Amino acid sequence: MNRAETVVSAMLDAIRGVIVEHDVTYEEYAIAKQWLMDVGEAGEWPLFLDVFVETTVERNAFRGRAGSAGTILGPYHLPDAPVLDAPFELPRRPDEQGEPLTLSGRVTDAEGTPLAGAVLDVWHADAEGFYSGFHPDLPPGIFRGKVIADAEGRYEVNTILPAPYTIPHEGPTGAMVAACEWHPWRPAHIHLIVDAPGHEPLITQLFFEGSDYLDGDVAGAVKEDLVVRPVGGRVEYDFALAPA
Ligand code: MBD
Ligand code: FE
Repeated sequence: MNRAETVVSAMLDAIRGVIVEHDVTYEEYAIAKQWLMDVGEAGEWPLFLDVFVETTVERNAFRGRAGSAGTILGPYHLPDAPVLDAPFELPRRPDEQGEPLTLSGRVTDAEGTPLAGAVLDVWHADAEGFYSGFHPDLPPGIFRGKVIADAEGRYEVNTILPAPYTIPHEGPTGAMVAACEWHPWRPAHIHLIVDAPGHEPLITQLFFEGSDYLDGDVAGAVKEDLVVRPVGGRVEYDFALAPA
């Protein structure tokens, strides 16, 4: 069996097994078929997969990797965010709401040697939980940008505390969550991709102690090492990158 056949037949067997075990009816099959088409039509496959599947791929792929903990990329990364100038501040609107937050620390290799000039691609939701580039109310580019570490690997970026994020409830993904009587929330988080030449890019997120939904992230992406505690609007966090 080639790789495609191995994985595809295992997935189909799993689906067929559920149908038999739970006596799935023709009516339920029709509902599921329509729902799958609706997810595609609504453009929600990236959302659905990153919320319900990516964490398993991530934990499996990076088990035992050296350096800081990573977590899922999610559906809202835009690769072309600009490189910002020091002093680093993520783009915001003049009247931006939200508590100020300064994130700083060091980027090193897995042995603690500083990585001068490391790049931190940072993105997060606004104080209402919306992402620029995906929500019509936000101008493009808000709360997205690349920050450069200095000669000692130190970085610092000013932004605001994002709000928890809820999956859109009007769409088929939200309908599935409601049908299952789950909640649709992710705790407040800041996404980062930290990278330096000769190292594996670290895709990660930082979460905030005491914030809602930390224990019930719908995407299951929270790791203990990634929960930080802001003190006086400041958070220190060091990133260690695995060798490439
Ligand atoms: C998000 O903000 C997110 O990070 C993920 C993984 C899924 C949905 C929304
Ligand atoms: Fe997110």
